[in-house]
This record gives sequence, C-alpha cells and structure tokens, in this order.
Amino acid sequence: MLLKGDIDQQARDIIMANDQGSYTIPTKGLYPHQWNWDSAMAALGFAEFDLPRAWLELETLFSGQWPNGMVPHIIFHKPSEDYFPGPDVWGGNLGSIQSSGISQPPLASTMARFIYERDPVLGEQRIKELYPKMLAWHKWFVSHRSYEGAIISTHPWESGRDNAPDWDALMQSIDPVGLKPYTRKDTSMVDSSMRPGKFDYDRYLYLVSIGKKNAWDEYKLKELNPFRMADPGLTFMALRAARDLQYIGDHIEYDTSDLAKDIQSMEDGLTYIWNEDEGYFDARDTRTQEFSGSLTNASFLNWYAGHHSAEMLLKLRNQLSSIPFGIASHDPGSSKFDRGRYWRGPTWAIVNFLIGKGLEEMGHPEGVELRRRTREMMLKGGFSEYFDPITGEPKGGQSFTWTAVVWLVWAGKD
Ligand code: 2M8
Repeated sequence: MLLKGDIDQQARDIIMANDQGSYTIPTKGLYPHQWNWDSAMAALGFAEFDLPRAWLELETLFSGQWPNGMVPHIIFHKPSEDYFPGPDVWGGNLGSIQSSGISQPPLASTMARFIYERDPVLGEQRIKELYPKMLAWHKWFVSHRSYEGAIISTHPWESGRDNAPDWDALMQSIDPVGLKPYTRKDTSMVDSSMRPGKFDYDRYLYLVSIGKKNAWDEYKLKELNPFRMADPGLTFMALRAARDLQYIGDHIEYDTSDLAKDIQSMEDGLTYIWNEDEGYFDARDTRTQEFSGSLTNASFLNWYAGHHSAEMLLKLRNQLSSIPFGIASHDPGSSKFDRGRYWRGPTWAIVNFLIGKGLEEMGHPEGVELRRRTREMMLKGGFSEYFDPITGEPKGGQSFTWTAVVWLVWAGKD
C-alpha cells in the first residue's frame, strides 16, 4: 500500500516533470505550452515546496499579457509539433510573446493571494510588481467581457469548459463557412471518445478565424463574434479574483477604491445568470437571452465567489447522494450527460477543489465531503486530467499538473 508521503512525492514529481524552468505545462504531449488557469494552479502547487518558483510561475504568465490587459489562454514560449492550433492559426501577436487571442478563467489573482499569505515578507516585492498587471487583467474583463454584470465567454475555450453542453444551442447556430482543412493532434494522443467531436472543433477554429481576421480587436469583435455567452464559471471566478485583488491591494496599501464598484456590479450580475425556472446558475446567450438549461460543475462555484445559495446547496446534496465521486461537469440526470467525454460529464479535480474550498470557507460540511471523495478518486485513479464520476476511472491525459496540485494543496490533506 502506498503511504501518504509517497503520494505527496508522486504529486511533486509530476509538477517537477512538467516544469519548463519558468512555467509549467499541463501534461507532456497533449498540452506542451503554458495554459493560463493551469499555470495559476501550478503556482499554488509550487508554493507547497518552493515559494520563489511559485512567484516565477505567475510572473511568466503575466509576461504574456497584452497591452490591453488581456492575459492569453495559451502562451507559446517555444514551438511544438504536438499541439494544434499553434500560433500561426491564432495570429495572436499583440503581446511580446506569441499567444492565443482569448483569455481563460482568472485564477491567478486568487492564487497570488494564497501564495502571498504563506509568506508576506518574501512575497511583498513580488506581489507589488504583479498587482498592477493583475488589476489590468481584471479591468480588461470588466471592459470587454461584462454583460449586465455577468462575465461572458467569447469562445468555448475561453470558459475553460470547452465542449460543455452550455454552448450546444449556440454552436448549432454557427455555420463555419470557409473553414480550411486542418489536422487535429489531440485525438492521436487521447481516445477520441473522450475529446470534443469534429462538429465542435470546426466551430472552435471558425471562431478563431474571426478573431484573427479582425486582429483580435475587442471593439470589432463585440459586433462580429457570434459567441458571447454569460458563463457562471467565468463570472464566479472573476468575482472571487476581484475580492482577492481588493484584499491584496489593501494589504500592500494600494488604492482599491475602484474595485468595490466592480465587485458590486459582478454580484448584481449573478441575477442575470440565475435560471429561475430551473433553480440554478446557468450559462445564458447574451444575444438571444436564452438560458442553456445546463447544471454543470461551474454552477456550483457560487461559494468560491463568496455567495450563499440555499437552492444550490440542495442541488449539491442531491448530486452527492446520487453519484459516488466528485461533482460531475454536467448533470448526471440530463440526457446530455456523457460520463467519459471531457466537459460533458466527467468530474475534474480542479473544479472540485474550487467548489470545495468555497464550501469549506463558508462553513458547509459538504466541502469536507467533496474533499474526501476527490481523495478517494485520486487514490484509485491517480493524477489524470479528469475522472468518470460514477466509477472513479481515470480519463484523458495522465500525470496532470493541476490534478497533482489539487492533491498537494487540498485532497491529500487530512
Ligand atoms: C483543455 O483545453 C484545451 C484548449 O484550451 C484543449 O483541449 O486543447 C481544457 O480542459 C482547458 O480548460 C485546460 O486549460 C487545457 C489544458 O489543461 O485543456
């Protein structure tokens, strides 16, 4: 039997094996670049055993920031034949390093707070230098991704939940005219039954082509990009990030007066994504005003954002009593639930961590229960990208950075 110390070491070994010196890749082969929210998690993992390296991870992430404040979802520090679409397809050359042209869930400010709190003396200078960059990213979300206070996703990849059923209706309405032939790399590394299908990929690439054609000009894309979905995941994570920015700013004695108004606006935005008919937080198309009718793991991030909800707590208890492992990325009671396919059913250790952390912070014992289940799942299935929520079977890529981090910082803790 493996001892806890052995598993802790395995988790550290995965992070160190994926470490590229100043940034960390999610896993070898499948994802050979720096991904935004994966990297924020990597920083938190490093903080368990190497605080200076944790700060360096965040600094490298912000080295890819664009002049408008956006922090890209992928930063292409070096070329790789393993991943498609690469920098040529994105044409995201507005920053000083080649990158994609969209962002991803803003975890970095929250992780920076956690890392800073571990050693405020060591972290003081580093967080002071990062703070204006984190604030500029927050302001970019407020300026270019806010609708009625909720935060929108302009591409399924921007939400981080790529093929979630939340986007199905909108994706159906998109006709990817003029798309050039392309060759995927992901399905040569992971079984295609666990990945998004061709229908989705055609539209992912079509949306990228619109961005590239318009030089990623946010003002033009506001009109031209058909994909503008208010996303519970982005909304909750941006709200949490804004609260943590305010906390950090107050500690280092920077002016945070402007943040209170943004926080209030995002809190107001929660009513926009509240689906009253279904009784849960839901993605909503800002063009048609239609809700997607999807109860997902992102719906349960309200506690992470510091927001109580009795209705969501009932939904959470219901799910915990009906499936053995974690929180499913899509409602197990829905006809669209697909337990092995990426963001359409599997449970993700990273999202469980965020949900569980929020629950624990707000005093709900379900957070501890979610942690216990995530631990059981990882003891059984290791450090894979995601897991079958019914059997706990590992799925997707293996030796995954953020799964190893979740073990070190949360699931593996007593
Ligand atoms: C997945 O997304 C990438 C595109 O960004 C892909 O499938 O090619 C998602 O799970 C995303 O949330 C994650 O950040 C990324 C790397 O782990 O993989």
